[in-house]
Formats: sequence, C-alpha cells, structure tokens
Amino acid sequence: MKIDVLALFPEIVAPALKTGILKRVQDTAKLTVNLHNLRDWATDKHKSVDDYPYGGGAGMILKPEPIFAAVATLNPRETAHIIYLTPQGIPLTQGLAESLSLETHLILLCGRYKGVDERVRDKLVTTEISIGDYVLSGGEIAALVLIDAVGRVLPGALGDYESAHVDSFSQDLLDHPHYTRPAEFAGMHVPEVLLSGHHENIEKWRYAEALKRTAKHRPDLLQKLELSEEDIAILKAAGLVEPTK
Ligand code: 6GU
Repeated sequence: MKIDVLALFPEIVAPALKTGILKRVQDTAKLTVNLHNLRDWATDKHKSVDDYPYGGGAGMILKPEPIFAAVATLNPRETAHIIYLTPQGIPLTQGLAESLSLETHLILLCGRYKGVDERVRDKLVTTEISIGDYVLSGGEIAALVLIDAVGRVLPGALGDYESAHVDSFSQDLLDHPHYTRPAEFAGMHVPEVLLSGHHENIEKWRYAEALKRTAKHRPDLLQKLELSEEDIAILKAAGLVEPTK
C-alpha cells in the first residue's frame, strides 16, 4: 500500500512513522508513506494556500488550486482513494480501518483552519473521515491515527506473538485487566484466579471482567450484543444492570 499525506504541517506526522510497528511495516515494504507540504503547490508569489471565506465570517479556507494541483501530481491515473480528514467525516472504526487496509493507494488530505473549499470535497474527495467527536487544530494528527490503525492490520504487519492470543470475545468487548509480576506490589494483590493455572476459570474471569468494564465505560457497545442469562447475572451481581420487573 502507498499512502500520500497532503498537509500544511507534514512534520507533525514524520516522527511517529519512525518507530514501532509503523516503522517495521514500512521496512518490510508492505507500506510506503510519502509526506507532502501543500505549500509546494501554491501558485502565487506569496505561496498562499488559504484565503478569506466568501460571505464573510471568521477563519480562513484552504484554496482549491494548490489541492487540485497536488492531487493531479499524486494521482495521475485517478486510481487513489482520497480521504479528507475532518470532524464532519464518518467515524473511523476498526471495521473502516480494516476495509481501507485492502486499498492500494490512499491520499490523506489534512484540513486546517476552517477547512477546504467545498469544490475539493465535491470533485476530489472519496471519503471524509473523523477520528472522534472533538475538534483538533488540524487533520495531521487524525491522519497519523488513521495510518497507524490501517498500517497495523496490513497482512503480515503484526508478528505472530502480537496477533496470536486474542480472546474469543475481544472483538465485541473492551479488554479485560492484565497483570504481570510481582504477585504482590505495594500491598496490592494479583487476583488469585490468575495464579491458579486453571485455564477455564481464567477465561471465565477475563470474560466477566471485560463484560463489566464494557457495561461501565461503553454501554453503547453492549446494546449491540445479545446478552445471555449468565451475562446478565454477572452484570446484576456487579450492580451494573437494573433488576428487571
Ligand atoms: Cl479528522 N480533523 C480535525 N481537525 N479535528 C478532528 C478530526 C479531524 N477528527 C476529530 N476531530
């Protein structure tokens, strides 16, 4: 996969590409990331990339000409999937990251200021994506989040050890608690069941903890699942569901 990032501050993205899984996935040629400064396609002598909004109001708008020129260079055969990172986009989810990982060429357009001229959206952009319901000062960090989420699910990106050991329920629930040595630290003890070596009981405990944590932090995720009688009993015992009348 090739990812071209088109941004006013591409240097925000650069350092994170040099570490960890993202570095490895690039080293093994499964992913190439090219960073581009939109200003390189500015046409006037002041290299301006933004201008005042028609109709008035606060803030600046990214001009169409540099973006169209950049995309003409980066996407001459018009085969790329062009993503505009904006709080107005559809939410980035694990499912969306996994489907994007099947593409061969992504162009990530990072917004700044009040965003892009609408004609960029109309003519160039394939998909608008947001990384959550809050406002960032620009799309660069969101692009980095997307690159990380997509990069780590490219075939062969994760080592055997990283991709093995997934719990049967890990798709639908938040993760269960984890502990490592020592078994007692500052008077705090690791739950006895984890030291027991009883794999069935360990699995049951992890499932119950994941279920309770999900009910507490993300009840919206539980709503999408069919809870069993046993699930409901676990949540009731923890005071996390109302007793049904
Ligand atoms: Cl993609 N961009 C900006 N500027 N803010 C955001 C975002 C994107 N996603 C959430 N907030």
